[in-house]
Amino acid sequence: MGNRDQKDRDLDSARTSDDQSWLTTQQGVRVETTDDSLTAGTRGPTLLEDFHAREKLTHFDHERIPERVVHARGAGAYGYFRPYDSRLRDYTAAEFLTDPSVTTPVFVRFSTVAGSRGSADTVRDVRGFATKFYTKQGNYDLVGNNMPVFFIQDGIKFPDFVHAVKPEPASEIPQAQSAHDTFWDFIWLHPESLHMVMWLMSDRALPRSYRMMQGFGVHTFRLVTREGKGTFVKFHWRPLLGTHSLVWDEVQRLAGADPDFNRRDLWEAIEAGEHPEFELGVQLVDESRADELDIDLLDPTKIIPEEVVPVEPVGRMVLDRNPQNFFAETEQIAFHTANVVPGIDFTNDPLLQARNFSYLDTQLIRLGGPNFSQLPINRPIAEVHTNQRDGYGQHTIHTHPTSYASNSIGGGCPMTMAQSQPPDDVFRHYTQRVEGEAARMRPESFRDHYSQARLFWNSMKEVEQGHIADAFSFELSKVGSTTIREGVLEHIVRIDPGLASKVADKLGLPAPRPEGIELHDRASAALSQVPPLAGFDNTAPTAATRRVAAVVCDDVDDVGITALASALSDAGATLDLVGPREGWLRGSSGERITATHGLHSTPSAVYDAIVVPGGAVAGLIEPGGPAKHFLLEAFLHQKPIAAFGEAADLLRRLGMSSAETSHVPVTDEEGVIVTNREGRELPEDFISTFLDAVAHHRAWGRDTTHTTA
Ligand code: HDD
Repeated sequence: MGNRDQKDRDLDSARTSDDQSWLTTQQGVRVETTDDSLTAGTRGPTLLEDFHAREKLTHFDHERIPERVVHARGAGAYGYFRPYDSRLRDYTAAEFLTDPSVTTPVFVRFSTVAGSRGSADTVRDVRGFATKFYTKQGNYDLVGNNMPVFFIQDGIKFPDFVHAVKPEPASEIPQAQSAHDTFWDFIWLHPESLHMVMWLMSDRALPRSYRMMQGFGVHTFRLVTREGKGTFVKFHWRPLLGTHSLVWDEVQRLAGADPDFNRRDLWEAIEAGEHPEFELGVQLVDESRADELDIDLLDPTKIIPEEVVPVEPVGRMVLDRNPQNFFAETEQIAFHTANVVPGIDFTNDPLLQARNFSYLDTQLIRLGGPNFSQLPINRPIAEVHTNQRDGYGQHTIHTHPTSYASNSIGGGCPMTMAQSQPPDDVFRHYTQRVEGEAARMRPESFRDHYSQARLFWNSMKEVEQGHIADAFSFELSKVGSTTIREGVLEHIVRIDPGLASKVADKLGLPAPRPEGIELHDRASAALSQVPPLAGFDNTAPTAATRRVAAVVCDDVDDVGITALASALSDAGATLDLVGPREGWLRGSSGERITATHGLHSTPSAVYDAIVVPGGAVAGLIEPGGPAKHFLLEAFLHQKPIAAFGEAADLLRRLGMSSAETSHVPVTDEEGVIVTNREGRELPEDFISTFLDAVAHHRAWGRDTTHTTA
């Protein structure tokens, strides 16, 4: 919801800028015009010597590069990371994690996984959360997702998994959807995916904003001290705005109304100075204790519940600058799990081991050869001295007389320990003993595919479990094969018979028999997004940066709107006025107000909460049409709704509030806050109750089945 005045100001500044550059070719030759080709006579053929037209068309013909094979759709931002203190000094040599005086520049790219580069943001999918730390000891890439586990245990299966989730090969349908036969055929035949599938069917797959989602490194890595002591570590990001999701109906609405919803939300927040902040947390496991856990730390389909090993906050990241050119920065950035710095090392997690090959391999073809790390967005701030030369896209003019080690002609430079005592911060690989016969075997410790899938289910609040059941029903309803549907149900029943029975019912299939299935009741409170929250992601509710809309028309109670707008602004939220048309309207006080958005182009799905003001708005909504649809969708999406003056009675008539509107009733009945006072009489607690409802994101207790609207 950009500010049109800002856009006009940008255009004005572009027009009056002192940039008097003249159009040139790539060779710096100024050209007189670029509107007409060079022809023999005004109606003759174009001449081959028209070097300007040929160069311009040739470059245009080669502007597209291969999109990422997964995570093609994304959005990025610059920022910085700073550790809180030096508490990790006993675990790692990585300075960016241990020196609170060090501020490390970062670039983060958020992404979906399955969709093509031009697909919609709001789809049911995992989200990438990749962070490049430009540290003084070299670039470190934490290439995570917004879910803490993954579909597969061994990276050799990644091509199979991706082929299954991508559109079906004959029709290339569906785009950016897991709701189709090949995906669920893969899941049916690979139960290792079940834990991740529970996360994919949950609200985690529908993030409200890239600014409001967690991040996870997924794998167990190692922190390593200078002396070589290793400690197992899992990385977590938590958003300071809290972790919030859209609801499925809203997701589908937004994919059409604003396919760039999450990209736009990130861009506009940073432009508005609402810099997203994330806290980095670690789960540390002493290597001597690893065997005490009931999971294998090398298995990327398992979490360490926070109740077993708490997440310790270690630092904060702020994203405070948008890219200047999407292609040059967001499209060309190259993340790689093997980009580690001294103090961070790998484990034998077979998924991580495969990733450590794949990223560099894929980037060679995507970014045109072996020199993509010289692109500005990928270039380290640390000095680079390699003996690597030539290759496509070589930007460096190497002047060193040698390009081999060891050498005498170049004074032995760049040095290695063959010539000299290495500096303190060289990368020293963690020394681990390895043994065993070469074999293609999955460890026995990787075999349990249901316990943590059930742990996740048990940890969900009732409303979240309802969303998961609805998601499975939606997804499997798009699967043509009954065999696959029944195969998946046979897995679901081992997670929860009640869930299986609900889904089977929606599919018109018999519920699978739960006989002989052992079910545990362990849960981890830290996994739910619905209050009461627990664990690392237990962030205080806030209305900051939330987008609220007020439906307006001529003779609306503009005084009441002004009071509400001021309170929302004080809480860091914004209020848009959405009218039957854009432009100025006359408020009931006689003052002019401006509708910045129109009901014809702006669904309530793009907002977090809705205000139905007093005055003539009730008359606009009651008869039906776009204004009523706008309100009804917000109600069905369980968004906070505030209504004052005549609108309070309207909501009662529409069955959206049963609160008796008398003198000064302020009710927070399932997120519908009403008062029949208006103008300067708006009660303080009406406003504060609404702000509190906005901070709590959704009215999950609302029964949306009984409206008369
Ligand atoms: Fe991956 C991109 C995250 C498993 C191979 N992956 C990619 C991106 C993210 C992840 C966030 C986008 C980076 C960007 O924004 O440019 N990938 C993950 C996570 C995984 C995971 C959290 C599981 C824990 N990935 C995974 C496996 C393989 C890959 C098992 C291969 C064996 N991933 C790739 C890739 C991509 C990629 C094909 C495509 C574009 C790229 O690397 O640069 O190499």
